[in-house]
Amino acid sequence: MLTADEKRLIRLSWNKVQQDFGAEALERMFTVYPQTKTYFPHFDLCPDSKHICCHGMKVVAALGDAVRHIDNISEALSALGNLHAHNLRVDPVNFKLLCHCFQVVLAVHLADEFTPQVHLAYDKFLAAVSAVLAEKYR
Ligand code: HNI
Repeated sequence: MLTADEKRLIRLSWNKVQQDFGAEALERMFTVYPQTKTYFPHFDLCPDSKHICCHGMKVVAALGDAVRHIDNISEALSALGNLHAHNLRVDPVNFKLLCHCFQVVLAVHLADEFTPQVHLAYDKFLAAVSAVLAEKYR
């Protein structure tokens, strides 16, 4: 459960998030946790791949939706939850991996602004997003 202050920190810092943070997070995930590549056999996973770039933008857009509906992430990402559970069947352990990589990207770009408080807020926010993406599995 995010506190009011943590929600405020997420909304404020989200203004600094660029579309290409998504591709950076995906590239990190594919490098650090290569097993995640198995879900993307149809993608070109080379550096600067258009597939990764485009997919990264979709991921950031979905997270942006969740930020805008931070009090009702479950409803905002309901269709995405269905997709990941029923069609893509992504093992939920992988959500933690992408969330971790996204936080590393935030730390790199936000630098001093990625304070321990902002870090905590993102950790909770991304866990909430992951829970929504995993909640349709059964
Ligand atoms: Ni995920 C498609 C968002 C985690 C594998 N994913 C999407 C789309 C969005 C999205 C948005 C595009 C939907 C559409 O086109 O309608 N994914 C998210 C978010 C997270 C996440 C917000 C977690 C924070 N997805 C993951 C993880 C994996 C994953 C951890 C696997 C390791 N996602 C996929 C795959 C697709 C996908 C595979 C389909 C890609 C394609 O275009 O074929």
